[in-house]
Amino acid sequence: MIDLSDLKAVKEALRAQRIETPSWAFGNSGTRFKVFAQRGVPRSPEEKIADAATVHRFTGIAPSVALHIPWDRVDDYGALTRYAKDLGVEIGAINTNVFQDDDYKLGSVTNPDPGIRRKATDHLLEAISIMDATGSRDLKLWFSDGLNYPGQDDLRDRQDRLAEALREAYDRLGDHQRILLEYKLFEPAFYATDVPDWGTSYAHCVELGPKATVCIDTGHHAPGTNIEFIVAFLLRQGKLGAFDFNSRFYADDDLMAGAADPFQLFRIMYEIVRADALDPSHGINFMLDQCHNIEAKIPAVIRSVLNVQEATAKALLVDRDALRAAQRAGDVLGANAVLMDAFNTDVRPLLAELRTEDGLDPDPVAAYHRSGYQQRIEAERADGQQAGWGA
Ligand code: LRH
Ligand code: MN
Ligand code: MN
Repeated sequence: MIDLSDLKAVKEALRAQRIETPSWAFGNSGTRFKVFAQRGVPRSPEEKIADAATVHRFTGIAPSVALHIPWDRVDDYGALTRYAKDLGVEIGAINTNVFQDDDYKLGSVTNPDPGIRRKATDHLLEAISIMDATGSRDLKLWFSDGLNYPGQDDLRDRQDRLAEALREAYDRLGDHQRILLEYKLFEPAFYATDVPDWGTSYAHCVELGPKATVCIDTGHHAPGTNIEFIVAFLLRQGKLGAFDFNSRFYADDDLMAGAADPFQLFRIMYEIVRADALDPSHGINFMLDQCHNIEAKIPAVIRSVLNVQEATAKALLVDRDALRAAQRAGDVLGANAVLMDAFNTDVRPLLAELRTEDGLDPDPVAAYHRSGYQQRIEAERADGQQAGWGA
């Protein structure tokens, strides 16, 4: 059993933790079968930011919100940034969207048509201009580009076109800005995806230079993939830039982080702790990438933040000296027991204590329900259902 009495260092590490929420988690979303509209959802980017600020108010560790362009397009990004700041949050990663336009049927930056490639690359450049206005560091790129049939296009030419567009975006980055290149095994393309895995993303990032790093979306792998190995490998190479946390029951479901496999989340966070990469100064952006189709959105985002926090607390509890000693001694079962001991520790009392010490409610979900915020937005946003993902 782990002694939970003197945990100053663990608490300090947890206090420094930052989790970024996605603006699109607050809007209506669904599957390709049905979008179930909810009452009180945001009608504008401002209202999404207000909801993100509410998540931060109750959790204390979610002080930034990622935007998705064009879903969050506004005329004045400086004003939007000030609006966010007044509510106590910052604008985080800018996500590009080169997948929702008829022109992109055969791809965006890898499209065989140079005119469409130009349009897609211009969107990436526009996103960097938005980052200039918001002060964002991260440009998150995900390409839906791919093929449905063998022979549909030339696999290798598409890599060349991708590299060309990435280079143009990379060269436009300011000193403090960087690219996060996300990968995804399949969907919407089913035969081949142009950035299907971490290896492809990593290779392009290496080619680009130090301001390009990999984004791991936990939902974007084949069943059974050992994601913590990818985390460990990329950390060792200095090429892990960010996470898109969500669950993955059968494929990319975008449901709450830690819902499908809390043990996997713990194993991932252990590799982060093992590399001393939890602190924001290390530069990893721990984002959620989620949609809440049937459940209430704000409590679902709060729950997700808490799930990541719980996994992190357990990872911080791993007795690393004992683990290393067991590993060096070749004690297979002993080493495994050290890890499992931490995972099996109930950290909820510890986290409740931490929140109370920091002036937060020990139970953020309950506090949200008591706060009246949900009733207020349902009354104020009676006509609203700003579209987000899948809407
Ligand atoms: C693609 C993805 C990517 C998008 C987001 C809405 O599946 O993970 O990050 O930008 O979903
Ligand atoms: Mn993602
Ligand atoms: Mn996804």
